[in-house]
Amino acid sequence: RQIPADANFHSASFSDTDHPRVLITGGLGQLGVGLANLLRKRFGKDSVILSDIKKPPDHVFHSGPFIYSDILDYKSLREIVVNKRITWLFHYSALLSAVGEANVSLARAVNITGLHNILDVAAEHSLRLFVPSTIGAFGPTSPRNPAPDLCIQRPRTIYGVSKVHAELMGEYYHYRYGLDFRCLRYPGIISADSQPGGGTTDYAVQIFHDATKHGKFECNLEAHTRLPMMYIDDCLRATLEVMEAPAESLSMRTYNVGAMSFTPEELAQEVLKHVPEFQITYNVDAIRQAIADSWPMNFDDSNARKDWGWKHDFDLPELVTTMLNLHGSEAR
Ligand code: AKB
Repeated sequence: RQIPADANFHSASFSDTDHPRVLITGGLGQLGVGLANLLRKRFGKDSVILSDIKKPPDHVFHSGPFIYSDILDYKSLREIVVNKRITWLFHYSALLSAVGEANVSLARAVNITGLHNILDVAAEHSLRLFVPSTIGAFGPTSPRNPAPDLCIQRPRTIYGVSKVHAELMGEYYHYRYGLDFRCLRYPGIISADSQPGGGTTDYAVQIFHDATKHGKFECNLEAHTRLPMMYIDDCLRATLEVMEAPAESLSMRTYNVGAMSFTPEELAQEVLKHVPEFQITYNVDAIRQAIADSWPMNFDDSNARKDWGWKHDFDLPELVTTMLNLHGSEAR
């Protein structure tokens, strides 16, 4: 690996009039396909390559370039970046909070070793790099209501530890080597056509499916567990906006981004307005509950709003209307 000690990378090696050539890792998770669709609308279909270690469903395969890529294989990562002349990299491969606790060594490999490969390939090739972080990067000793950008971060999950590591390493590479690293701490993300896998906030995705299909939902968190959440369209737009923000506007490299915050009970009340027979019951998963209890209840994202104009579109009522429409509740 060659990162010259005196390297002074300047964000991108393409001129401002060029479109970036984008690689998305972990592209078949909850956010990759949606991000690829958004970026392809802006930069053209062939400018955005989705990658993963899994076989894509037909509609994904036919919607634009897809490539096999294992982030643990540095040589193949470098080969893709070189051959495809990549300039922007969105690094979405990661094991989420609950599944990470069930397989710590795999989470450590993917979330930490994998990140090291990404940082090196990005620094070596002067890429602009986006790595998502999360509310999970905070812990029980962080201020929880709200959590500011800069505060104590002592998470108690391997997921959270790996995300704090990613924030710090990305910022270190930025100051040490000039890597154009950009990072947002996402809340729980709610989406209709893609499923999260193994997170603590997953209940807020599943509830819409179960409400429309069965009229009831069994929640694995307690009724009063308050967590920050965001609709996927806001999340993807925030991601593109921070990537397009002029470097001078970024007073830091890791930002909280927020939208709304609610408890399962509040979410259920809102669903009830549209699905009158809806019922929620509780069967608490102790591991997920302990994780949720250590996370922020609210996010302070004032720096993102001030520096690069972050503004969310979806609050709880719009979220619920949109999700129920997408799940076809009107047909019930
Ligand atoms: C999880 O619940 O693990 C993720 C997250 C909030 O980062 N959705």
